[in-house]
Amino acid sequence: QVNEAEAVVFNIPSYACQRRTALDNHNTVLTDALSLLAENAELSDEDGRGVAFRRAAAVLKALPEPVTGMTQLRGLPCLGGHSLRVIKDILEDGASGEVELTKESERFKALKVLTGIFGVGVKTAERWIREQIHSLQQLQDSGQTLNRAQQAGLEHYDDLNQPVTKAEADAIGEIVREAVMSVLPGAQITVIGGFRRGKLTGHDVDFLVTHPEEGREVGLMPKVVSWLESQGFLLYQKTTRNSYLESKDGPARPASNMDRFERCFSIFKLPEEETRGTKQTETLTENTPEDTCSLAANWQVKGGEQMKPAGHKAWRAVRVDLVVSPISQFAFALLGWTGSKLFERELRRWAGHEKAMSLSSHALYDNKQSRYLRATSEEEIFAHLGLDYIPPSERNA
Ligand code: 8DG
Ligand code: MN
Ligand code: MN
Repeated sequence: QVNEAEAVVFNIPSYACQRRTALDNHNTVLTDALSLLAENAELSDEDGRGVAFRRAAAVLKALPEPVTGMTQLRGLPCLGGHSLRVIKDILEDGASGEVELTKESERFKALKVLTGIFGVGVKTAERWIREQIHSLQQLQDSGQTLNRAQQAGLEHYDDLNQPVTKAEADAIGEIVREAVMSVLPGAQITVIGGFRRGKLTGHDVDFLVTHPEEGREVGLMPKVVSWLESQGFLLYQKTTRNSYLESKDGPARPASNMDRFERCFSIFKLPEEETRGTKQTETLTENTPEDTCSLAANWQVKGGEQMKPAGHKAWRAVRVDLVVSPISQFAFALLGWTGSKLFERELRRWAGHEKAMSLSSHALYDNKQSRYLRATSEEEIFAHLGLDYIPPSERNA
């Protein structure tokens, strides 16, 4: 045990947007435990508690080395009594009773499975649980009416719950690029979300599209979606027009009806050949040398060389989010959609509480000066907010 005099004491600022959080987390056991409690709180309509656990986990993610004793936590922000108790249990006993009980609870397990279906939120999952539906099988047998999103979510459940790899994200990026370029040459496509932060896997792939000439992006989303649909790349899509309105005076004044901020939640059908050269495909080839081919009755030869098990689908479903923003709002959209979710929340809290400003994915408003602050880069927005610039790879709070 480290004695008190020797213990390293860390100095960490309290807002996540004031500090750098890289992906190399030295306290995964502790942060996994706190994240699980956060998730359980969020699934139980206790958002306040959820945020408290998320903030506590984020502080531990920012530490330069593993925590070995409670004395090291002295003076750290955002660690409430409840989080400290969980940390203490893990450091002293190797596990937290509360975390283990939560993990094993039927309610938590059912909520995880059901909200794991794309299109199913906490409210729907709770209603189903009240009707004794705890599993996918029970849901299917119940004859519950599912909306289009939920039907697609259930149909592609396994694919959508398997993490998306970087190689798959790159392959999707190529398809999105081809789609956008064929309907609006000159448009710009940027990866946002977790992959922009350097994550190696994600639950989806997120893209932001803009055009250097203001206004040229109007009406882009339906055209991109049509192109993707015509090429057979979409298993599901829902395009929503954002209610955000803009005028010449400032992005929040509804002087014009022009709606310029659109997003599309989709499920892509990614052909396996698009990610060829990845480990997955290599393994498949290695395990099936040509001379064993005829012996395996459930394998078929395709195109003379390539072999696949009969009935093996040659594609996989991947969640993809597309956002279109006018160039005048691009920096705000980029900052707002890069995440992490906690980093975004902390940026808005910092803006409101410390600077009397309102930050959104469209604009930054200064309440004291009663005006919008323009920005063409993320760096400028951090500067307006009086914060040191934090690059995407260090926004993994
Ligand atoms: P993951 O997919 O790898 O699991 O992580 P992620 O990429 O960080 O999460 P995400 O759920 O794909 O969300 C990406 C970012 O987009 C995140 O910062 C939150 C933000 N975001 C939404 N929905 C909305 C929204 O409706 N409006 C705005 N402005 N931002 C949103 O997810
Ligand atoms: Mn994402
Ligand atoms: Mn997303």
